Amino acid sequence: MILTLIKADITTIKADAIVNAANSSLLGGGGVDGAIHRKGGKAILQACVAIRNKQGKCKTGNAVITTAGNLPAKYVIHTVGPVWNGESEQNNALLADCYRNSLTLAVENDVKIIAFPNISTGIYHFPKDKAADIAINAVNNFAQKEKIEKVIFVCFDDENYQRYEEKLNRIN
Ligand code: AR6
Repeated sequence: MILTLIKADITTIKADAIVNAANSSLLGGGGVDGAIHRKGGKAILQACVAIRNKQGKCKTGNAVITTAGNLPAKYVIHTVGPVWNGESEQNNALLADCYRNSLTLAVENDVKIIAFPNISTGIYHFPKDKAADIAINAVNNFAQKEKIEKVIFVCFDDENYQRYEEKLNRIN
């Protein structure tokens, strides 16, 4: 598994799957979620509604997979990050679950190249430095690592990009 870094809008990435920082309604929102639904078109929302009707809301830390509609990626994996409400082991574990569960769904769907945004570090206010450590560790310790060829960390803001750059340089 190769870990790479890019500063970009995730909706432009041509990976097998891009990950969405969704909310438990799965019905869209702001931030990266808004961009994915806006650019991906109706097919994504329709698929999310079908999942909602079948299994209800998506719990924090869980992930579901849909078409990527009009986006260049093949799939969107929607995961729900924790809302930051102060330091807690539970928040850290839930954020790691987002990465792990997204990767598990990726493997189940034969995804080889997957792009992650910096889940929970926007509207959900998770501290960026801590979130980057959790994200990189969760991906690096993923049990079925050999089944994924490439993980792309897609940063949208300079602060996240710089932190990921430092941290990835240390491990690569
Ligand atoms: N491409 C890549 N990264 C982006 C993009 C983009 N187009 N747009 C924003 N980011 P956020 P959260 C970065 O707020 O904190 C939504 O309303 C952004 O700079 O999108 O998990 C959902 O419906 C930040 O670093 O997600 C939920 O209600 C990161 O993506 C809630 O926000 C995550 O920011 C989820 O909040």
